[in-house]
Amino acid sequence: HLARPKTVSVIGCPMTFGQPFVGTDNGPEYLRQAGLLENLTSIGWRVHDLGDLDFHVNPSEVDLSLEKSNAKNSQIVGKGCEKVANAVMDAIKENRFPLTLGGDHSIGAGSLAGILKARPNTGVIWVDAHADINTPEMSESGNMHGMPVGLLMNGVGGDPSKIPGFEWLGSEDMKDARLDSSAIVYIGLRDVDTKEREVLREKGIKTFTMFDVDKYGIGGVMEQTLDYLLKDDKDRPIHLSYDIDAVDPILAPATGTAVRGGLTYREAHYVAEATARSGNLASAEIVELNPTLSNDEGARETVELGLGIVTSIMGKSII
Ligand code: HAR
Ligand code: MN
Ligand code: MN
Ligand code: MN
Repeated sequence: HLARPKTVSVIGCPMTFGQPFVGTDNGPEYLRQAGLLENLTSIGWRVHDLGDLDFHVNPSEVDLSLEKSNAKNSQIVGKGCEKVANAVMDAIKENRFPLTLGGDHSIGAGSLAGILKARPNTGVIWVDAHADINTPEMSESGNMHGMPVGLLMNGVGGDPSKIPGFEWLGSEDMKDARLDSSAIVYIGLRDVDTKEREVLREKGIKTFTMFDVDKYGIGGVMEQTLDYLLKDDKDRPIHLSYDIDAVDPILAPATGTAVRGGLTYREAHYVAEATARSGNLASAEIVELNPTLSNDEGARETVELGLGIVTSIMGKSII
């Protein structure tokens, strides 16, 4: 008999408070307008679109005396991440593939928490120009989109549930939803802060910087990435967090923290295709598209590229 098509939960996460620019909150809307849902249907998914999560926080709920900390807008970001985590956990309970659309990368803390709660043995592939492994104590900017990995990783920084807005991470249910330093692989790094570099080295975290992409080729990088994550468990679920700023800014100019020397068009797709082909991919997110930070052509190219990458992540193959 015919296999029932798999179902994807599309979770719009229009978060913009993890970084300084307005416009990242339009990412989900632009991806939908460009044809995301149709693309997913055309490659065989049943689509359950949750629309966009509501990250609005009533001003009376924000204790302004706390906003001087080095975790900017943490109450809005933290409460938003709780919603992301819940949406991701609900999707997994319903046996659906969670696909989160940013928004800035601070939502990654919510996705990671939800995924690690639902599937603690998950391996993570973090595709990014940046390591996003800061903590409020370490960060030079205080921007929380530079912190999602640092907040969730065991042994990095203090207890994240002490950060205003992130209290939910300390509940009996969520206190064990943390990432081991051996459970993540980075691809595309080229802008890492001094303190982040210390953490990456001390913890022996697996990284493929742009130097390594040049050295091994993207085929070699993906082979080593999957070998590393799947060596002890061939059925391990993989979560892919894809920051569009991993791609070279010539191709993806509409993003908040562009860094030259990124992935080419094919390298960017190859990462998505190889992860999809592994058969282990169980959740994914794409973040940091900001169509307002470029001219119209740059915005269109960035959204088209993001759409192409998501479609590849979700299993589109060339033939
Ligand atoms: N490392 C810098 C900081 O923490 C820049 C972080 C930029 N982050 C993103 N996400 N765009 O990857 O402020
Ligand atoms: Mn990022
Ligand atoms: Mn980045
Ligand atoms: Mn931590």
